Amino acid sequence: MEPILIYGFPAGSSMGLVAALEWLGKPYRLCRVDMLGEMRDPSYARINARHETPALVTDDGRVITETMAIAHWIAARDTERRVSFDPATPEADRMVQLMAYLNTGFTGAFSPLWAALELETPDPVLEDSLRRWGRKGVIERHDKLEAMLGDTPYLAGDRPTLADGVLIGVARWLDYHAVAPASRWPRIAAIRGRLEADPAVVFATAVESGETPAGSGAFKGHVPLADVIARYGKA
Ligand SMILES: N[C@@H](CCC(=O)N[C@@H](CS)C(=O)NCC(=O)O)C(=O)O
Repeated sequence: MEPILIYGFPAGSSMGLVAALEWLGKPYRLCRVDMLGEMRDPSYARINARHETPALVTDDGRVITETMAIAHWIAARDTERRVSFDPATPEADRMVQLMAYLNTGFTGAFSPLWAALELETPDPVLEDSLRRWGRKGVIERHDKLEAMLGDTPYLAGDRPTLADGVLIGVARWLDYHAVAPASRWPRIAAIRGRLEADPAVVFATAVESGETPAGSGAFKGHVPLADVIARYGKA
C-alpha cells in the first residue's frame, strides 16, 4: 500500500510535508482533517492521542506521529536523495539541526498567538498579553533563524529538503498573525519566496485549500478519515 499522510487544515504545518512527499516523488495518499472539528473528536485519539496533525500511516500500516519522526521515515526511504542527504554527511547534520530548530522553538513561538485566536470566552486582557508575548517570541526566533542561515538558495543547500518543507508549513503563520513584514528577515524571505513559487508547495497549498490540482503524479488520492481510523487506528 502507499503511505498516507494525515494533514490538518486550515494552515497546518503538515502542508510542508505534503510538499516534501511531492519532492520525494514516490506514490502516496493523503487524508484530510479539519483541525477545528473532526481532529477534536474522541475517535481521532485512535490516530494521535494528543489530537494533533500531522500523522503518517506507513506502507506497512503503522501510524507514526510527530513531524520529526515522519521526516525521519521519509528520509530513510529517500534512496535517490531528493529531499535529504546521506545520513553520515555534514549536510545531513545541518538539515536535521535546522529542522529540529524549526519544529521546536520556531514553531512553538507561535503558540501564544494561536491561543489568543482560540480563546473560548472573550478576555481582552489575556488576549493582548498572549499576542504581545507571541509577537516577541516569533520575532526573536526569526532573528535567530536569520543568523543561522548562509547564502544558499534553500535552507541546507541548493535544493529544497525536508527542512524547507518544515519551514514552509509554518513560516506563513508570520503573515497569518500579522506579526511583522517577512522582508524584515531577507535570507528567510528569499528562501520563502523560492519555496512559495515551487510547484510542490503550490500543489500542497492548493490541496490544503480543498482544490484538486495536478501534482507530480505521485499523489494517488485522498482516503476519508473515518476509513483511516477504522483500518489503522488503535483499537
Ligand atoms: N510536536 C508535534 C506538533 C504538531 C502540532 O502542534 N500540530 C498542530 C497543527 S500545525 C495541531 O495539531 N494543533 C492542535 C490544534 O490545532 O488543536 C509535531 O511536530 O508533529
